[in-house]
Amino acid sequence: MSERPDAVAIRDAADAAGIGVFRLANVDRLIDRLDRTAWLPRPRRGSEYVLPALARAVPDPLSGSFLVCAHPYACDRPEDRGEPPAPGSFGLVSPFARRDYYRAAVKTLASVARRLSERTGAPRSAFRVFVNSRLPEKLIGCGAGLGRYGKNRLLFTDEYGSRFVIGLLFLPWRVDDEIDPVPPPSSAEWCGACAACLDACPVNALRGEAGLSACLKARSDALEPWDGEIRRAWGVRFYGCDDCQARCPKNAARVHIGIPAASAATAAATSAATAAATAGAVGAEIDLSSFLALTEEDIRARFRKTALGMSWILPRALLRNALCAAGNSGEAALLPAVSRYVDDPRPLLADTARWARGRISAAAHAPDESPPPRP
Ligand code: B12
Ligand code: SF4
Ligand code: SF4
Repeated sequence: MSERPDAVAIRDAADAAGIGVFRLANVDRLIDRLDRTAWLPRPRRGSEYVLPALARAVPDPLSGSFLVCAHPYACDRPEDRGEPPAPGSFGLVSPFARRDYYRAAVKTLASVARRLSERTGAPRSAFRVFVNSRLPEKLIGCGAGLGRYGKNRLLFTDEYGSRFVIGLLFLPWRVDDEIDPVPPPSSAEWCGACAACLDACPVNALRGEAGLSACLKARSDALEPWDGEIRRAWGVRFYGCDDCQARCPKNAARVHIGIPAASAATAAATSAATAAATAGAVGAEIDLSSFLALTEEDIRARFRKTALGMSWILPRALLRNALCAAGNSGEAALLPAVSRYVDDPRPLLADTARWARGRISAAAHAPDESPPPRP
């Protein structure tokens, strides 16, 4: 016979796991809050997204609750604040992928589940952890009061801005007391007249008809060929994109190692999350020349157990990304590494390499752009 813990015991378990920002909400209540929240355009109610997905994932969702957590990732480089990247032969990795924050969040929530299972006698299998899963995690986070949607389509908390990954722990009972279930405001209320992210997006994914399917993050792991416009917009990225977060004034004011922290507690939670994810570190910069010397098998081995080792991130897509970054860097030193691919049997790589070679050569022959001396 299992005992139902109160909210204090659940809060203690989350605190003990080092989770800095979390909410506790019953599933029926969080869905109800979502359905009462106004957002535009709103073709369906929140419950119509959340309930079917939940019903596929757990046996009796409405009799349970969610511990909903924000796991911050470190943003400690100038380009994370919207500054242009320094010139060089590197491809840039977005902050969320520099370490394996997703795996770290899974481990942290599994430790909370273990603790609660031991305390209550409920079987461990009755608890479920969801991180980057098939559940609509932002909607669940929003309904639970964890954060609000910004116009960049991401969830914001006061503590971390939008720079965190969401982790959900399904608990097999309803709770008497929810923890801080703030009703979510609309993004218009939250962002006001600001449109910095919409303007910052290099492919207009936050305004255009194609929506987020045009987002450079979506393109990072897809194998379809890129036209010249996308190649140029790619810049010197290696994986992911962060422009709509880096230019957001609400992120500039918050957290993150290397940037003044909102509070000591927030800084401590960021450090804890970063330390927990150390095992999956790939770093912020990938040396393009040595990366372009790797085979697809080498790449799988190199990124195993990192955020870039996910099954859907194909090594060939990463090679294409690296070739594109090399072209946009204009670095003559990368010419030999790029040229090795111009006759590659993989058309995606050969086409990109020819484009990149042309771009590097053009940069080498471009007139000096420094202003002419005053007469
Ligand atoms: C698919 C996906 C993507 C796709 C998006 C494709 C698409 N067309 O949406 C791509 C590859 C582009 C992507 C990119 C990124 N992603 Co992503 N992605 C996901 C994933 C796996 C599913 C998202 C989804 O489809 N949800 C289902 C739909 C129904 O929900 P929704 O997206 O929230 O859309 C609804 C709301 O926006 C709602 N809505 C709109 N306005 C408002 C306002 C209010 C008030 C309310 C209530 C609702 C509402 O309307 C939509 C339904 O019509 C989630 C993980 C997960 N399982 O949730 C991560 C996730 C959303 N991604 C995440 C991250 C970190 C990123 C990137 C920042 C990574 C990067 N740096 O490159 C970028 C950010 C791009 C951006 N500006 O959004 C985090 C976001 C964390 C956060 N703070 O919000 C998540 C939650 C992963 C995680 N566990 O942390 N991602
Ligand atoms: S992540 Fe980059 S490409 Fe995607 S919406 Fe944001 S700015 Fe646009
Ligand atoms: S940049 Fe402005 S509009 Fe976009 S999410 Fe941040 S505050 Fe909102």
